[in-house]
Amino acid sequence: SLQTLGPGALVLRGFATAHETALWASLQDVLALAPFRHMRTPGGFRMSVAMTNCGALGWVTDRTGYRYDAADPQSGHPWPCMPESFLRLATNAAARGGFEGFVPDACLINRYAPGAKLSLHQDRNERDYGEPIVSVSLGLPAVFLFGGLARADRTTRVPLSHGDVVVWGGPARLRYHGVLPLAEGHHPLTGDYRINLTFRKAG
Ligand code: MD5
Ligand code: FE
Repeated sequence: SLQTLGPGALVLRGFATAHETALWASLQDVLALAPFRHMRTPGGFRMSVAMTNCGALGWVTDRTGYRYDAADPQSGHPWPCMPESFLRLATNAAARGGFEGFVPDACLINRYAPGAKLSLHQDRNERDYGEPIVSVSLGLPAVFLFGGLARADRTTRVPLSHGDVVVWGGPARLRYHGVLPLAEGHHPLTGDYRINLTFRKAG
């Protein structure tokens, strides 16, 4: 199904479900080279969401700020290559959302345990806001907060479940958004976690 959250924001319910086994296997390959870690914000706080990356560029945060980096600061090595299964899914979802030829160079992988959340923010570290962002939800369900172009704008709550893919582009690209604290649960694929793959063309 194809559901609009607003101009430029499209939910493809269950779009990734048919590919969950391949995605999960590829994810394990990435994690063997670049394990999940809790990064620090510039303010010094430890993020409740654990993160890692694959692709040519990875999103990182530390005391010096937010940025994309070609190297994993924990290993000093380049981030693991973007698996073919990841790339195919992201390109296909973007095309379905009207963004033909989307080739992400960055995949941020977010892991939410029960209680983990993402505070309201904008994604502003990418070079070209004309490029869409594709996000893939796996495992435990979450409540996504969809805001406006100003931080104080009211937010709507969007439930996102295993296999849901969202394409954010055009007028939705810079909207404020976040994720409410994850509820306890168990999922046959991911266990006690929600995993989100966020595909971007960052460079
Ligand atoms: C997540 N991750 O569920 C989300 C999925 C992040 C992040 O927000 O920065 O890692 S991406 C959601 C998103 C991206 C760009 C625009 C909008 C939402 N939006 O217009 O609401 O872990
Ligand atoms: Fe974001």
